[in-house]
Amino acid sequence: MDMNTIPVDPAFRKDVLRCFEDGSHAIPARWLYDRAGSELFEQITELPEYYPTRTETALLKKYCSEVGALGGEGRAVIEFGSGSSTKTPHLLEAIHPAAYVPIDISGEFLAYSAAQLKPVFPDLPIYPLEADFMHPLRLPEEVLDQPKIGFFPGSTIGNMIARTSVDLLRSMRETLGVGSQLLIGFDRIKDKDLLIAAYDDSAGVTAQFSLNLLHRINGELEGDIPVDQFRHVATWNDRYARIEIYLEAQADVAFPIEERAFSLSKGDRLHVENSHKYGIRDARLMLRAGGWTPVQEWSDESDYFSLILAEA
Ligand code: AVJ
Repeated sequence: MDMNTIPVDPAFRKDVLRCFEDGSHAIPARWLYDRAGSELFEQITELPEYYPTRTETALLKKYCSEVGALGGEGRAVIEFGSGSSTKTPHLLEAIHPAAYVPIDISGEFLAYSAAQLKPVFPDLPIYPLEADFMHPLRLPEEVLDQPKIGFFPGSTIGNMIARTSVDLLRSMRETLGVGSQLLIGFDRIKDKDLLIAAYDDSAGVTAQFSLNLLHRINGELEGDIPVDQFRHVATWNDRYARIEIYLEAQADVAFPIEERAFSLSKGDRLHVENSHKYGIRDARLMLRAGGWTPVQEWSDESDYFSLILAEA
């Protein structure tokens, strides 16, 4: 990476320096998604061990007509963190929306997904919104008067601790308005070994995905972290019902970041991601805490993943 051409996000710098300065050794998971990270994540979704994408896509295909029947036609679909929008066509086909608003912090992703969907849905107006959806947003003028359904697939909510999840659900309620619906995916608690395999695949793609964060720090923040001295570790934390992902130093290491000197001892871990999982009623309670009433829940035969339709 050429550090002269990458504009550094000051929030990234702040989070990275804080991680080492206050000894928390934790970096928010959202920084995993630079261009290389987003590409690696797309690869993760196709791994044999990574069941969530495949399971949720099958649920969408199977039950989208029911989602359509539980709400009217001619609504605006608002997708939070649309990314590459690969699951969106299933929903759009089933509910015949009047408009589609993909929201993402990456303008590049927004342009890509709009370009992908245009030829498939030539009559559907698309109003991309480049924004951070963690806070209430003003939607494009054109959809303000339309009934709305939010779409938040992928168990993206699983990256957040419960308190933050509830804040987000409340923000979404504010953005979409009373009377709107939300279709949201939740990854379920299951056999620990299956969970760990999904986050520590045999091909090592997930390891590359986490380690990419260190490459990003080196590239964007003038770091010199010896990436090959770190190992990707995925553990199940039963108390918090989540997979935790760490980068563990395999030796004592010392390195600069922006001319500041930092060090880690052998065995020290940087906490780079949480992926929360939900018991049978957990997700419904969380939705209610955020101001949403569950209307219907769909799961696969093994209860690996749930799609929930809720109403504000
Ligand atoms: C995008 C947050 C849903 O937690 O399963 C996958 C991210 N990280 N493998 C997940 C992820 C490592 C993913 N989410």
